[in-house]
Amino acid sequence: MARVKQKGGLIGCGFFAHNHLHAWQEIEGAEIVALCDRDEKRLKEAGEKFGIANLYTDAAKMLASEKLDFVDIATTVATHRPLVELAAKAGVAVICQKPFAETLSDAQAMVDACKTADVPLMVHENFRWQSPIRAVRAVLDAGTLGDIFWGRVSFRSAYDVFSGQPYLATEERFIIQDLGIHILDIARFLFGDVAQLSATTRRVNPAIRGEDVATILLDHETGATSICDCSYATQQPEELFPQTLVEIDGSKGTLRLGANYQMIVHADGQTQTLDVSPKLHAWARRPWHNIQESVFNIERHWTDCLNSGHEPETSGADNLKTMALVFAAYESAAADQKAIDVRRMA
Ligand code: NAD
Ligand code: 89Y
Repeated sequence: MARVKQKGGLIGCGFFAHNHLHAWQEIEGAEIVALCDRDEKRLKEAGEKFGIANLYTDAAKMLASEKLDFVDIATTVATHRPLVELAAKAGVAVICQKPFAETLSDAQAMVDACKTADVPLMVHENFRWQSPIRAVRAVLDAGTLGDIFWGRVSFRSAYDVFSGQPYLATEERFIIQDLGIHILDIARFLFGDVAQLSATTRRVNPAIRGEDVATILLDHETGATSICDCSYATQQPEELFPQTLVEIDGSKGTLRLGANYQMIVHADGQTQTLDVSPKLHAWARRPWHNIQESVFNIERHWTDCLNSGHEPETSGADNLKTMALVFAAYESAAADQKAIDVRRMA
């Protein structure tokens, strides 16, 4: 017997939501049956492009009119809390885009609302779902590198993200909240939870409001030290957007995830070079295909979790720990790199 599809409604049909919608079309166990955007033009365009007829400019009306199993919130951060709480009140499971919230208390309130309503909540924290990052994690899980004592997760680019996402140029906080959040989440995914951190930030591009360079030093609970560095002011001979590079040193060997998805693992005197390039989905466009593939991967994970009743890897509760790193990094940078005890925040 064919399995029943989970029915979803997507809220926010802007720049990034088109990736969500393309990916949903490839997910066997789910179907987006309704769309919502308060901008009628964007709503209509998305409806026509993806063949979805049930269109709403008001999320409350969509929730009242449709029989949904979940909503996929792809709006920008300011509307996340009211929309998550609205869905929870309607008893509908929720996916919410990153950054989950503007404050830790908003994030906690959303987690609490979904817990009270007994509905699953996943934050669309997709970078850890990129296949090159999963390949790195598989090497760690195999124990090839021994005890990990040092790591670096790095994202350095000069790609113009502002043309597609103009709000990134006008927000008071930019790179840690928008991009560093993924890099910090990858550090947690690879090296475990964080005890304390310190950070520096600066703005190089005079045309934007927030910081575009950040360097964060993390002490992990395992005893490992890592560095998360990100920049949108780094002009290199080869533009690597949106690749995340990883370096790991362990007691038995080292791993380097270098440019263009080449992973080098050196252990026990042997060196292996592996191509861990992401899949290029038919609808994907370089250089975004790495991120686009991870959207598919996280949506498939969500669908599997809804069917099995398992908690998603990047549940709301899990994401509180990544959010705590974001806020701790801003606090440290504002206090002259003061070390911040993260455990008191999360
Ligand atoms: P956008 O501004 O292009 O689109 C947001 C859309 O939401 C707009 O069309 C707006 O009209 C609509 N909207 C806002 N509030 C609404 C409401 N209450 N009800 C209905 N519609 C509403 O933004 P974007 O660039 O698509 O970014 C959306 C989110 O995706 C952001 O949080 C951003 O950080 C995130 N993002 C994630 C990734 C990733 O890899 N995970 C990449 C890019 C963007
Ligand atoms: O918004 C950001 C994200 O989540 O991934 C890359 C991005 O689109 C620009 O920094």
